[in-house]
Amino acid sequence: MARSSIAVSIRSRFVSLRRSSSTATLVHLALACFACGVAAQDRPNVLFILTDDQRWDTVGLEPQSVVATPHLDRLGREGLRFANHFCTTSLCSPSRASILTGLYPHAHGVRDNFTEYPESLDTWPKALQRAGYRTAYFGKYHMGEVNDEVRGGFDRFVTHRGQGKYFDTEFRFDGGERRVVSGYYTSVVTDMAEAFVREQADGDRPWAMIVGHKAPHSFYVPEPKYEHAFDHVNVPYPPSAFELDDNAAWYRHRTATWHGIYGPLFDFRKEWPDRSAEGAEAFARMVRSYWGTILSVDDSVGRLVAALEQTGQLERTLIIFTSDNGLLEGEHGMIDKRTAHEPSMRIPLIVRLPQVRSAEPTERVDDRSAEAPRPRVVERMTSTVDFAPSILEICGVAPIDGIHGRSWHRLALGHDDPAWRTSLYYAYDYERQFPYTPNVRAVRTERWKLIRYPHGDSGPDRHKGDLFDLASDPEERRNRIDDPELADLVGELDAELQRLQRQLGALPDRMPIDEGIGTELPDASIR
Ligand SMILES: [Ca+2]
Repeated sequence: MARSSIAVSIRSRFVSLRRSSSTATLVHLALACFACGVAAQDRPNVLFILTDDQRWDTVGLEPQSVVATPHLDRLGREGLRFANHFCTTSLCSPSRASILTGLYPHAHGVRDNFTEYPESLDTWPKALQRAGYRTAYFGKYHMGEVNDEVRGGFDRFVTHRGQGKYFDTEFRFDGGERRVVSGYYTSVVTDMAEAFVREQADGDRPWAMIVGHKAPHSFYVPEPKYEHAFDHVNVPYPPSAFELDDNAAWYRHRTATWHGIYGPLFDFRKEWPDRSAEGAEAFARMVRSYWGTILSVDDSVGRLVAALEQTGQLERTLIIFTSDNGLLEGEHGMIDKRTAHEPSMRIPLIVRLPQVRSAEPTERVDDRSAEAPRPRVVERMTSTVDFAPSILEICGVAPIDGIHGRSWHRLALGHDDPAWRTSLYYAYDYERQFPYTPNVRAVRTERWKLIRYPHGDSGPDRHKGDLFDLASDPEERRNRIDDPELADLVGELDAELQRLQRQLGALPDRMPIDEGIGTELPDASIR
């Protein structure tokens, strides 16, 4: 239902209530509903699909995607795609906490993968639950490495400890029994989510569900039917892997580590470091397997949308598809994430608004022809901290006070917002458990990106920073920071970085001491 028609229906409901009832109580009730925007029974459901480590360019609507995702493309054609969507921190737990609450990690406190989400903090699922929603979480939660207890804000909560496995993961059901569910993770979680969708069809309350996929997180194991789906695709190291002369030395040191292209590549290479041309085949196998896991995610999207359609719930459900962070696949000699480079911080975001369409649905979901309607695209820079305010606004529920994010609902409806952010702050803290990335503090504008690598002792940086011109160099292949003609610009971007930190309450800027790039493998239990 479009916003205007929601408003009309609320107004008429209010008027009829006022006429038919002589009691002030009912009028007050109606006023309360009007104040929060939407009557409870008119609130849309929320299906939030969260993948893990999915790159922005692995959804079919992105022209360069090698991965075909017809079901997801359909959502984008009937809804919209955000072309410049970013995480505030390219790391699972900090990003997931930002998605739930609308805060940067320095404020919510989950600054690494081993910290619990503080239950005292509010989240959009908690706010929806208070507003009468039935709420559910199925799948990978990944805040608190060994905790599979029920978390606040969820009526149903099925998860597991740690990363889970692609096959036969042991799930914990609503804080009760733990049971291995045999089968492929993506399908198993989809079974749970689909059952929930069907159970709610005749319910009298709106619902909100997060589906937390393991895919496409390492160690990549595609479903058997997709094991060879990309065997025909040549996957060389990207050119930027060999252009490290103008970057700080830690780039080169990283190449031979757990997070570098010459390292073990998770488990795809048995002997390393391997700088040989033949060694690139292990890299190619890794990337193909990563892509393969995404095909199953797309099947899952198709199943859930079909269940919504079959139960008559599709048009009153807000669907959001996104990931917690991106992933480097060889760019700058790196695999994994954590840095502020585009493949790491940029993530997919596809949204289908309830009863709002940018185009008529296509007849066949696998139609990728030129005639297929183009999705509406939001170009403004959005971020993981914007989910909480956006979802609550679309659901007509009061916002959470004091958060960093902003609602993109207006942007999603096709309006521009001249006051929208034109610069975005990015932060990552050095991890002793994964010592392959320095501290990172960055600012990204629509054209430029400045990345600083502070040591953590408040002294001068010991690593050279990066300056990329995203307009002429979207692959960030040329570090311009030493260009004398850009010295003033660097000064302005440094000032903008500090302005954002002040605005976000990130000063004083506390971070770990950078102990350098390590060559040791991470502990096997946390890989
Ligand atoms: Ca992740």
